[in-house]
Amino acid sequence: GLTSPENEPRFFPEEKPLASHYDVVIIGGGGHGLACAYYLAKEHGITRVAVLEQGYLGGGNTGRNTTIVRSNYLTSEGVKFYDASVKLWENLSGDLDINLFYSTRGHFTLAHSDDAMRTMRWRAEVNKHHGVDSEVVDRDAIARAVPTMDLDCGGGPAVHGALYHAPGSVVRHDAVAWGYARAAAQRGVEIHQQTAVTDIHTAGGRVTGVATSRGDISCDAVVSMVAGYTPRITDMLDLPTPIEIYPLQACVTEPVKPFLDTIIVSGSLHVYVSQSSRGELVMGSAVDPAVLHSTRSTFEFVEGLADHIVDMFPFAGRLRLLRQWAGMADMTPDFAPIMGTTPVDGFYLDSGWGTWGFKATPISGQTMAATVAAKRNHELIEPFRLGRFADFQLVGEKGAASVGH
Ligand code: PYC
Repeated sequence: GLTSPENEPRFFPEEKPLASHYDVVIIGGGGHGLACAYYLAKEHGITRVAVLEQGYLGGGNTGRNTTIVRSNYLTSEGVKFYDASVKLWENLSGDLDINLFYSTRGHFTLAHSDDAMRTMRWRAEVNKHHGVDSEVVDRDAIARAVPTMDLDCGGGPAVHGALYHAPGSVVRHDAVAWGYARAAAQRGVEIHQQTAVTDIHTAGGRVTGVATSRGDISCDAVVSMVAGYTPRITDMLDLPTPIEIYPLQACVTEPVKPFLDTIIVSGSLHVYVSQSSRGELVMGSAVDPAVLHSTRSTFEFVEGLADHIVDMFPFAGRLRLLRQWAGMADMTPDFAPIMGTTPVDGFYLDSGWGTWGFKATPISGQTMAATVAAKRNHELIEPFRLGRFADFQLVGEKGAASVGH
């Protein structure tokens, strides 16, 4: 017979009241925070964990990005880290027992000048050195793969070639948050939505708890895994970081018949585009030009983006936009994340995810969980430590950030 909605199995267990103590409090119920909770429970047996989310699960940058996964970075540190993430992505639907619609499409980063071609060759060589499948391709190869694209860009800067990265993929972003949340909750993790952290308590230089909109909690470790809010959290501890917040906007068109089965990025035209399984064009651009703590979306963004999308796909001028939105990006000076231990004992940072964080969800969760369990940085994230800005060991990823700047 038919079941009523009340009798259907819940996706998550019902939320409990907050406990007075947890071993680990994770601030931020996006993909990174939920993944960290999952790996803490699964790989380290740490289950007295609370994920505190001020809004709803995946409502921050996890649900606002353009869902691209890739590992074609410029530095060895970046390539190794994101390659480990791609390997986790590839088995994640099975691991979490949910269809994430992980779809490997191939990823073209277009080069519109000889200088850009040189950077693509550089990236290809670093990628190959680390066993990552990337190669430089010429115009003919792009024309064969994307016959609908105008490689002369309507008289703008013509495409010379591209970095082609076969593992480039897209994945259903909100399913990623739900999948990690359910799998973490099944292992005993508590997830509390509508619960904002308002302060972090310390004693003798170490973390002792957090104040929340629903009362105080004591804990042994706090992991900040928020996007677009990191300075508000680190200000609670008077911990300076070089992070600045810029809005990053995106949009989708109405659905159309499938015509684009790869991911196209152009740093020169400041756009990236893929076609979703529903037929919508999913598109984004560079970060907004000024620091701003806001998720408002603007006409200027749509106008600039449309101008450049039409250069590449003239017929897209007839498509209507369905939705536009913005997220807040924690930008760092070297375009790499800030992860790991901090000068405050028991306080860990997973931050600085700028415009590049979604694809790192599985590996940041896994390496941050290992870092919290061992109380020292996992080797893959050691290069991304906060202290690199003091000792000038930057990880320059600007040339591979995918977003024009
Ligand atoms: O890093 O691949 C990326 C990306 C795509 C859109 C914004 N960032």
